[in-house]
Amino acid sequence: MKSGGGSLKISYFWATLCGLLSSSCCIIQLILNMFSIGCAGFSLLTPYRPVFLSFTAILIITTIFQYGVRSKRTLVTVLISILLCTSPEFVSFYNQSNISMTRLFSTVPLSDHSNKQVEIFILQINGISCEGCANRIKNNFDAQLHVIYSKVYFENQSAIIGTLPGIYEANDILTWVKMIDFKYEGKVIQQYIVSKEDLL
Ligand SMILES: *[C@@H]1O[C@H](CO)[C@@H](O)[C@H](O)[C@H]1NC(C)=O
Ligand SMILES: CC(=O)N[C@H]1CO[C@H](CO)[C@@H](O)[C@@H]1O
Repeated sequence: MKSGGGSLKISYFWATLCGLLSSSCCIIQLILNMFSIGCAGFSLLTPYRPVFLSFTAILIITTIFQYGVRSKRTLVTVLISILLCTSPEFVSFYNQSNISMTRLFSTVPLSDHSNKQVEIFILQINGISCEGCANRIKNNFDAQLHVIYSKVYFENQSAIIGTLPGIYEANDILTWVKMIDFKYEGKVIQQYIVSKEDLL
């Protein structure tokens, strides 16, 4: 059994590569988001996720057979590939996170009724290509003034935005979508006002 430095690096290289491909490069997109670089279109990888996940499984099984379950190499390979593979699920979890109570109750009320109500916009956004891109859209919404919360769904290409009532029109929301990236086709499919209590 060889365990030279070269072959060691190669094993981790494959674990990282398989993991990245299995996640449709979700992590890479998150890093691009940090630098405000647009959605890189790793989306074309998403349909092949099951294929890359199978490769990752084979890689893990091969490593276990070659080096045993208890070796450090097996442990590191399994950790790298599983963390990377599941990153879209983590990001999705973040995107759809619950309404932040602090935002809901600490926004400065503009009038009496705006203190008790939230205006909800339901959007269809075509062109969201991965969880990383959905995350980028969510961060943009959350950064807008008077936005109380937002959720962006990659699975069904939609978003929910809650704002203080009476401030924004559907067109303002669509402008935000276009400002994030021209390739997104946004449409407000519902707009209504609910009381804050109903959101809890
Ligand atoms: C998209 O899916 C989420 C849950 O998966 C759901 O809450 C939301 O209403 C859906 N959006 C549309 C527009 O159907
Ligand atoms: C902005 C936002 O809603 N962040 C949340 C993302 O999800 C994590 C885990 O559920 C929360 O801790 C964050 O507050």
